[in-house]
Amino acid sequence: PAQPAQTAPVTVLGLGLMGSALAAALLKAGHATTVWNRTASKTGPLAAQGATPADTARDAIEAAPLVIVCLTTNDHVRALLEPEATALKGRTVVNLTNGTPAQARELADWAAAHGITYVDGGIMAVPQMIATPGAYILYSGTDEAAFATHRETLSALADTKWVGTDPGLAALYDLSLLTGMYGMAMGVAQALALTESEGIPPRDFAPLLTDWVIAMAHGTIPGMAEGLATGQHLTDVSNLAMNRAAFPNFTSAFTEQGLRTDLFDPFQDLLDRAVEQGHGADGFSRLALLLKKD
Ligand code: FVH
Repeated sequence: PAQPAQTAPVTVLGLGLMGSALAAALLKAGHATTVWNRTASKTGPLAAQGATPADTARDAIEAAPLVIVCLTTNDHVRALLEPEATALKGRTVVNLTNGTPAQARELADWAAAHGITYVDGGIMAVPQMIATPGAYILYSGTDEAAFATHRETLSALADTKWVGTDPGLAALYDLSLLTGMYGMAMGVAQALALTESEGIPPRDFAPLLTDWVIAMAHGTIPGMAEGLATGQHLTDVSNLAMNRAAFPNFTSAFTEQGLRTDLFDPFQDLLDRAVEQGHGADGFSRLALLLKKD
């Protein structure tokens, strides 16, 4: 008989910062949780919370129909799972390791060839955010019904967002969201370096910068998406020619203030290319098209 989702047994392979947070959340939600880690000592704190440590990955896999794996890279995942194909047959693997869409699709193909259900996932949270409001995990895989079977269990980790039956989609969404985050982090690093070059305390400037970045995200992202969706890139707000003309003010100021310009130089190149190709009246959405390789 099917076990109630609240107590369904789960296995977690990989107890780094994230795997440990995932296992702890499952335990807290009442799941019988079996854990395995290459370095066995990391099972100790979870065993103290009620987890069952397994001596081998195979023992752990055989303990539950749902196997969550969270290692450093997908190369490590392949190396761990490939010798365990027989034990994994008939089970569902949810791989929450960060990777590329192509890696997820390869793992899904390998799993399908061995009778294993494969769901790929992208965690949109740091370990401390697991099982707290605002955290979510993206999922994709060929077998949506298998995902639905385990959805309630997985919801103990974070909100679940199913993004489609192409196994590569969760990784694609994950990397795209993180790309936006890295762009922000680069800009914020440069902004704080600029204010600090004049002795402005970062704590004083941070609230202004936070509000500005949030306002600009709301003001920019939907419009760029609309431009790409409609093919209508013309703007009467802040076109590329104007931005190109203003951009040397930034790189000159960085240089004058004793800062490096490396992060911003490629953006100047992109604006130059946009205007030289006749797109000066367009808005930022045009830039996404210019990032495609010829
Ligand atoms: N931590 C974070 O903020 C991010 C949030 C979003 C998702 N990422 C991704 O999650 C994956 C794991 O990240 P992590 O933070 O748990 O990473 P570590 O604490 O460094 O733990 C790594 C675990 O992987 C095990 N491992 C590494 N190589 C192997 C191998 N060849 N065979 C078996 N296990 C391996 C390692 O084992 P050990 O070193 O303790 O023996 C840890 O359990 C990652 O994809 C992030 O990008 C986290």
